[in-house]
Amino acid sequence: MNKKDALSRIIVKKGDITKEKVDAIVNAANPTLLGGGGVDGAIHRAAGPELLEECRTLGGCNHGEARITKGYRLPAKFVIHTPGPIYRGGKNNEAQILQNSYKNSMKLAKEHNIKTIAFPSISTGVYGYPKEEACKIAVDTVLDFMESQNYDVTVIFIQFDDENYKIYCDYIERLKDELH
Ligand code: AR6
Repeated sequence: MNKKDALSRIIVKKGDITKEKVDAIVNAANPTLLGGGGVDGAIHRAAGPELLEECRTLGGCNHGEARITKGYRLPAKFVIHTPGPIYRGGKNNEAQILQNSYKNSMKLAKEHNIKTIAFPSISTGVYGYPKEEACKIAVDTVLDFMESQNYDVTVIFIQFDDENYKIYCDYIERLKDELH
């Protein structure tokens, strides 16, 4: 798949990821995988206690890795859990770890034959990653994966806050302009 085709499969949307009727939603988790605040808390509340039960069996997950569970009471069939990096100034491998979170989530999605996936903006809340840089890493990593693996999937970048929504819309527009 070329970049133009990959880009045409990307959607930016405002809203709550727990409401998305997709094959998989991605959770910006922490290494315990036992829930927390932000999008993680919202996903666990909406999925119900069975999600926590399954997460307990996984034995945690390092920053940048990913694990998959069922979606339980969510409209999504699966949840892909990935703890992004905690931002500590940018010189502690944060960019690489964030890239790994997106890449490993896409890898699991492809292995499970997922055709639609929704991502929140990983690490840009409690974990403090600068939003513009995080957006570029998210979009570039997902596009690279679709191209290099020839993976035909619809990717929704779902934004909770106006600031991230604008950043994503502007970046996608810029990429589209560059291809014309
Ligand atoms: N739907 C979509 N996006 C959301 C939602 C939602 N329902 N709720 C929040 N966001 P954060 P992190 C956005 O803090 O920075 C947890 O406690 C939010 O606006 O949820 O990766 C975990 O357990 C922001 O843009 O995740 C970890 O301890 C983005 O989701 C830690 O927070 C990510 O914000 C992970 O921190």
